[in-house]
Amino acid sequence: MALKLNKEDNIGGQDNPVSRLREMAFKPPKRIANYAYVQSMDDYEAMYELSVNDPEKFWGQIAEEFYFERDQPEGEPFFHYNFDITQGPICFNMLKGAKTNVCYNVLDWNIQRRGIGKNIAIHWEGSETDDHWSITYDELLVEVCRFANALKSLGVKKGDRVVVYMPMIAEITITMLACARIGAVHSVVFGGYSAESLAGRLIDAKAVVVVTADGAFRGDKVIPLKEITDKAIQLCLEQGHNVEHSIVVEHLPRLKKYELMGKKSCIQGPLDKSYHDIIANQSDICVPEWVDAEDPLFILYTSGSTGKPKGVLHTTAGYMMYAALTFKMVFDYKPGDVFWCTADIGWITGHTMMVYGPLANGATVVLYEGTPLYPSYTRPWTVIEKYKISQIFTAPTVIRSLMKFRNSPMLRHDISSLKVLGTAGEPINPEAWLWYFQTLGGTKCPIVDTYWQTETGGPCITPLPGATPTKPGSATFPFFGIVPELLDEDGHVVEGEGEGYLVFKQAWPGMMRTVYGDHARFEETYFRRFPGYYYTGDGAKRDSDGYIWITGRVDDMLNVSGHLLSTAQVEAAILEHKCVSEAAAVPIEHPVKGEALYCFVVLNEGLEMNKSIIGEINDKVRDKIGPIATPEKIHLAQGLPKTRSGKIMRRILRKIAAGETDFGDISTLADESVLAALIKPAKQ
Ligand code: 6R9
Repeated sequence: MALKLNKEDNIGGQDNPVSRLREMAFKPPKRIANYAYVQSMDDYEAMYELSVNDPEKFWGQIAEEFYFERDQPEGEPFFHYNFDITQGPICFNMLKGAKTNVCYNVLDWNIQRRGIGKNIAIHWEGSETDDHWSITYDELLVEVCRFANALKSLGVKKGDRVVVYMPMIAEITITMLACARIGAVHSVVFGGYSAESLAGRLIDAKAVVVVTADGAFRGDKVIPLKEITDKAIQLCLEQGHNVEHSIVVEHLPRLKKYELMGKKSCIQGPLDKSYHDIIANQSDICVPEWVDAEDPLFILYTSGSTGKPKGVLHTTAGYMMYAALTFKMVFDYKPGDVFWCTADIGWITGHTMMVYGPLANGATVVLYEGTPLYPSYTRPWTVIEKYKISQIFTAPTVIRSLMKFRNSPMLRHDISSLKVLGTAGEPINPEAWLWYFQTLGGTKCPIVDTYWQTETGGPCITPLPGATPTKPGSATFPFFGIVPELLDEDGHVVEGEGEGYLVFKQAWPGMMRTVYGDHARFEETYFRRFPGYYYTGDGAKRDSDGYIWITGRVDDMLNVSGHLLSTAQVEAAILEHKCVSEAAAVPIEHPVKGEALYCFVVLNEGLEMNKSIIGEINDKVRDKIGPIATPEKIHLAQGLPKTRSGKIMRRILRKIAAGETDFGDISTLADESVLAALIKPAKQ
């Protein structure tokens, strides 16, 4: 690495080489590369070629690591798919006819073949530092079997949908695995959603059971999950859908802070069952339901910026293999590593990187209930030090929220256990990338910027930590089995250096199989625009070295005087200003330009907006993109509306920019108080 910067450098400043970062490649550190599964780009290329040219052989080898109760019957194709809507219905199946069980694989089979029964599966860390406990693989298996038996005793059977509305506690993992064990289909609804959103999902999934908890702490605030669930069940009833059971984990009494709360049981209604009561007399043994490789494993609703949320359906064997392999390769997971993913389990990142991927590899995960800045911004450092975390996986928004604090208190913590740092969810700006690399990784840990979607099941464009030289802000190259292409407006392939719509040409094991209950919508959304391809809905660029750079959702594009700009591009320019911690750009109508840019800017802690900062921000954008991109308006914000998975809700910002106050469905918003502050008259 030629770049020389130290921790106190003003990395966003004018004279700093940060703007050159995008062109630089950071080689994998030798301490990682020398021991990694994939140690060079040559190795990667050889494996990649096999994965796309002979998927049957490549994935066949991976399948051998798993337990199948029955192999695929003779004559069935290993892979079968159609991506061309003009040729018939879109479909994909893999290993159809083989029988397996994901829960059996990640627990029983792993305990047997790897001898990991006594290893910790989950370290649970509460919002308060003195609330924590751990559970081994053996214990997890017992808990899962007991709850699986309890579900069966309530009449839940193969194919039934179970909605999970819980905080980040071990019972969420237990519930998911218990469903998988009996062949029921789980649908985790993020614990920050409103009663209406929960009801919408319960109805869409035609769920018979909801598993929830009494409540959860977010910082100092208690979220009354059970009350919200009750409301949702009522809303379901009004719309003619009967939820039969509401199972409640009594989580709050386990917490130290509970003493401060009025102790009142929330198990009251006729549908309510205490989780603890119903597992009390259950057997520790539950014979798994052997399901077809293509039977559904879960439904996960995407937060969908427009329209009704989509129930993304994932199936059994393909998802299990893709989750296991991406986790192992992308993080170069080795036995003994401790993995921490900060995402909520109600997000695909949580499903794949906190439950199925790590457990399929027999890994130890940290499940943290709190927020990264509680009780102070040094919390992530405390957690890393406490559990000796080897790999951390977070989102650019978390990184940016930490960047604004000074480094010194963090440096008191020993975080030398870290090996690989991951990010996902949105394009990461080079400054955040560099901060992550330097301040958290001490320049010793490769950054894996993983591009993926709820729909893709696991990372699709990603570096491999021992092999890929990384460029800050680029997700780099395709994972095994993924064949990306860039297409122009007319569907022509953009060869070599260029920009276009990102599509995937071949099926891969972890891809969604349908939108639950609406296959036509699945075909329309992902396959109509470019027949023959899976359409991601994202734009991307390929540079002269073949690196892929995600430019953001194509619906986040704007057209200023005929120039197509991506909001991500403008935001990246603004974020280069040393005083800015977060930025979001949205289009507003403009009488002359068609559209113009309205930018929301959050400054670093303690700074106030003044004319000279506005001028400098404008200059940055002009310098980086051109005068055409100069913001029409800069709106100083205290915070930005985000989903719990950290995505800025630009849909809401567009409305604020247009002076509208009806924001539609805001149930996916993590913190509603941000809105009130934003709609106050904006300061210039
Ligand atoms: C995993 C996840 C998917 C959308 C996706 C894209 C954006 C995700 C990214 C990224 C740039 C990355 N996205 N990872 N953009 N670089 N590394 O986030 O799933 O919630 O379904 O969101 O997130 O726009 O299309 P999901």
